[in-house]
Amino acid sequence: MTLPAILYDKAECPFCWRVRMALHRCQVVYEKRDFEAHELEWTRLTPGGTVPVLRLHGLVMHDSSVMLEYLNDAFGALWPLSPEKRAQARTSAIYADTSVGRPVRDLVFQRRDRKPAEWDEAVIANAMQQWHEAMPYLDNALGDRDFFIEGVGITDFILASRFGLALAYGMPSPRSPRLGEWFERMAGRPEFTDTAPEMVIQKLDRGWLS
Ligand SMILES: N[C@@H](CCC(=O)N[C@@H](CS)C(=O)NCC(=O)O)C(=O)O
Repeated sequence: MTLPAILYDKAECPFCWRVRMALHRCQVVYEKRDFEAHELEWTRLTPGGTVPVLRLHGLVMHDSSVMLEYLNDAFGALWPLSPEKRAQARTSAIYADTSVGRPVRDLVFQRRDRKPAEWDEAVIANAMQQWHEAMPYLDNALGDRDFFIEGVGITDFILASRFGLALAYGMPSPRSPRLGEWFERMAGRPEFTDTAPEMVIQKLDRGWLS
């Protein structure tokens, strides 16, 4: 008997969120378990003590990139088929995760669960500058396409999780109309809206999109 699929999850973790988007897209039925509420079983499954952890098809995976690769291998269509396009999509995904991920993480760590008086404004200003500096590369990588991967794929999920948290924590709008429109398209998709953390959903109505 196959065990039910379980995702040990933290709502605002960008690594968890991209996996939730991919599971949604692959129409995998799974149970989402908050990692803190299931700490004992979660701890047993993750040597590094991180989320997400995914139990699926008799496997236990504890790194989001392995999960995304597996979902692509098992269900297809999350990466482009052509080796050249796949290499480009992977390059953009790594860039998005580092060059956008770092400043967004710095901003979130300053503002989450802290009063404004406790924020280090120099760290925030630096994060905002790095955020703006990351955009031209991604704007160019997207070009005139609707999504980074035709039909939406892993690069889109990775960047959308970073953009969603950026919006929720007050990062300025990206100075790239094409990336702004890309995010608007992503934020209209069920993979995004059905899996987004509550805080992101609240900001969608009055964020960069309005
Ligand atoms: N390489 C891991 C990184 C996951 C990760 O860093 N998750 C964070 C939450 S966003 C975490 O669990 N950090 C440990 C902690 O919060 O104690 C992956 O892609 O799954």
